[in-house]
Amino acid sequence: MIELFYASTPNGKKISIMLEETKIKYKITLINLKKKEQFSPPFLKINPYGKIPAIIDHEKNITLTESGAILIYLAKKSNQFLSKEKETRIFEWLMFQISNVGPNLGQLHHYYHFNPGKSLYSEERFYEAAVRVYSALNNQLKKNQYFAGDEYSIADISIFPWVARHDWHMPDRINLRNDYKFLVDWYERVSSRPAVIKGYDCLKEGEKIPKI
Ligand SMILES: N[C@@H](CCC(=O)N[C@@H](CS)C(=O)NCC(=O)O)C(=O)O
Repeated sequence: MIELFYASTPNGKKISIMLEETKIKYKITLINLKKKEQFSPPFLKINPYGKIPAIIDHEKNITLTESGAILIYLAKKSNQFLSKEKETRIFEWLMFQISNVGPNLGQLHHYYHFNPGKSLYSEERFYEAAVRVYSALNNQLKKNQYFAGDEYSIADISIFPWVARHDWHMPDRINLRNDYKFLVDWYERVSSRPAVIKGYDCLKEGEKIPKI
């Protein structure tokens, strides 16, 4: 049994989707970020940096933080979505997600979606960063159905919940359907997977994957 410390954010959803895809048994412990529960002493024992997601594998008595490390751990535990022959490319796109997709789109959420008008410089800076991210993703998908080739992997699982927040990424200036067609095809392909639909709504609140 895996215990997932979760909030309904892109980083949280990466892991709930992975758990549904691998069919590993899990339970969710909610961390309410608005109430600052990530800084509660019991949670800081699990992640001293105070961020979700984190897991405890109760069978092995292992606590793990950082979504990339958790995805690799669950892929190895289940022997799925991290094929040996594609491993190098999967790691490349997983690292790209962790270092570029998440941090840049996450900043755009803060400046454009949650605090518009407070820093036009930052809105512009992260708009440009988002365009760069979307262009790189779209270009990679010109060659392949999935980020690391013709097989769905943890690279796709890590990127998907960020693209799912596309309506927070200046939709008046970033038109995915017109300008990022390969990414849209990939998004629709991944959106239709039953485990992705289930993992996206892991709290069973009827949360639907946003359509482009
Ligand atoms: N590098 C971390 C980032 C995790 C992260 O940024 N989590 C956010 C939610 S998406 C969080 O816990 N935010 C609360 C805070 O920063 O206090 C990972 O990939 O797991």
